[in-house]
Amino acid sequence: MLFRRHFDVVFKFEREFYSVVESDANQTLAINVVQTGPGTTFATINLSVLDINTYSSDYTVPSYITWGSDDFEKTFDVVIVGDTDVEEIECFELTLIAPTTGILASCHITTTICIKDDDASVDVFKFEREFYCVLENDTSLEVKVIRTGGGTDQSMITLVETDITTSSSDYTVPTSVTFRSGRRHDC
Ligand SMILES: [Ca+2]
Ligand SMILES: [Ca+2]
Ligand SMILES: [Ca+2]
Repeated sequence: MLFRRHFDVVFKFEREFYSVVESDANQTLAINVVQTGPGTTFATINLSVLDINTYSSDYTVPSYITWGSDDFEKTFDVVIVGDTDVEEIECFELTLIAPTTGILASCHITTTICIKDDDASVDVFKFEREFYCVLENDTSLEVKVIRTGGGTDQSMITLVETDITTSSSDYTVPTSVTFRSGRRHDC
């Protein structure tokens, strides 16, 4: 059992939750650790990371913080790594562990950091080419449609043809193109 002495410095996170909107570039998120009680101390406090649904490539976290004898709070930076991938909200936890002097509070020793994705999930479609020319005896022509936006859900596009010098008996065209989930192009 851990007994708290009246002169112990007690460490904890100021907040139990941080939320940050991801960018396409790296950004820093300031995290505050505070102490309770009037005492002062020099200490090194280790930080451990638990990925909830993140990977270690999503952030950079210091492995420890150094507490000066005249500090009553300490701010350290977590680097949130930006990207252009369309993602779910991603969260990880930081926990204060094993201060060299002082003790940890009974609560607020873990804080959760959630990264909200900012990358578009809008579907943007276009033909790969603007012009095709075929010989009349060709049996079929492959026309590719490309998804250039951030969308990855299943999506259906309606096709409408306009005759310039043809009539509808000269060709057969599907009425729609369906992109399956995760597909970036379809024919
Ligand atoms: Ca982004
Ligand atoms: Ca990300
Ligand atoms: Ca992203």
